[in-house]
This record gives sequence, C-alpha cells and structure tokens, in this order.
Amino acid sequence: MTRGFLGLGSNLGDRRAQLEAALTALPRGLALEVRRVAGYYRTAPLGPVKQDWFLNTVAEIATDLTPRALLERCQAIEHALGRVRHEHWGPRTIDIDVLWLDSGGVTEPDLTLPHPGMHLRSFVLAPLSELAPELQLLGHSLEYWLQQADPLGLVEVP
Ligand code: PH2
Ligand code: MG
Ligand code: MG
Repeated sequence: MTRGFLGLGSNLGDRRAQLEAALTALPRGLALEVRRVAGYYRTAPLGPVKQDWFLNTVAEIATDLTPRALLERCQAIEHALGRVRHEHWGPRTIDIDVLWLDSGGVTEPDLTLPHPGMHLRSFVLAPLSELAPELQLLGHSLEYWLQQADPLGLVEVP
C-alpha cells in the first residue's frame, strides 16, 4: 500500500455532510483505506469566480490503486454525490483532488502529481501540514509555502 493525500472541498449545501459522505464512499471498493482526516477549515473562495465559502480538509489514504484508478475513484464519487460541472472552478457540492502519492510523481495531460497548485493553496497546506508536516514541495516545506499563500480567512471549525 502506498500512502497518499486527497484534498476535499465543498461550497454548496451541507458541506460537512458532503465531505463526510465522500470519506465514507472512498474506501467502498477495493484497495483504498482512509487512514486519517485533518481538521475542517472554513475558507474564502480562491480564484476568479465569485462564489460562497468552502469547507476544506485533507485525508491521508493508503492505496494499491494506480494514480489513474485513484483519480477515477475520486471522480466517480464526485459524480455519485451529485457534482455537476457547470463552470470551471465554480461552485461544487464536492471536489476531491489527488494531491500526492508517496510512490512518486506523475505527468499526464489530466493528472499531475504532486498536484501542481497545492503549494499555493492555504486550504490544502494547512490541513496537510497537520498530517504530514515533513512533506516538501518544490524544495520547500509546507510551512514555507503556507506563509506565502493567501490565508483566505482560513479558520478551523469544530
Ligand atoms: N477549490 C477551487 C477553487 N477555489 N477555494 C477554496 N477556498 N477552496 C477550494 O477547495 C477551492 C477554491 C477549485 O477546485
Ligand atoms: Mg478537482
Ligand atoms: Mg480542486
């Protein structure tokens, strides 16, 4: 089993219920365990689209799935939980991003690991650094990147 990290976000409806539904659905089917889940963070939306606040977290997984099969598992769960793709970077009931796999980097047109934007996103860096503070991205620590990133009013919610 390889350790990996997934980023989860929701900004429509009952955000917490949707994050929890995704975390319950991920291990259904073979070869994937959710090992630990970071805190839940309320965050302002990052990016050009004017939209409502997000609830974000990161999950540590262990998996025997290939990176491609893991991406497909995540997309199938997004679909099952009612995500409809209207607008790039627009509001979503659930977003599950593959951030990192210890098995190494991937460079394919629709799948790059480590996730190419993760070092710029406080809503990924803060929960991820709870679980794996030792990770390095582009030669720098998570703490380093977190200090550069827009804090997005990030608050951990109980
Ligand atoms: N996801 C995006 C775009 N902007 N902003 C926050 N705060 N959280 C997200 O998960 C997020 C975002 C595209 O996936
Ligand atoms: Mg996504
Ligand atoms: Mg995303």
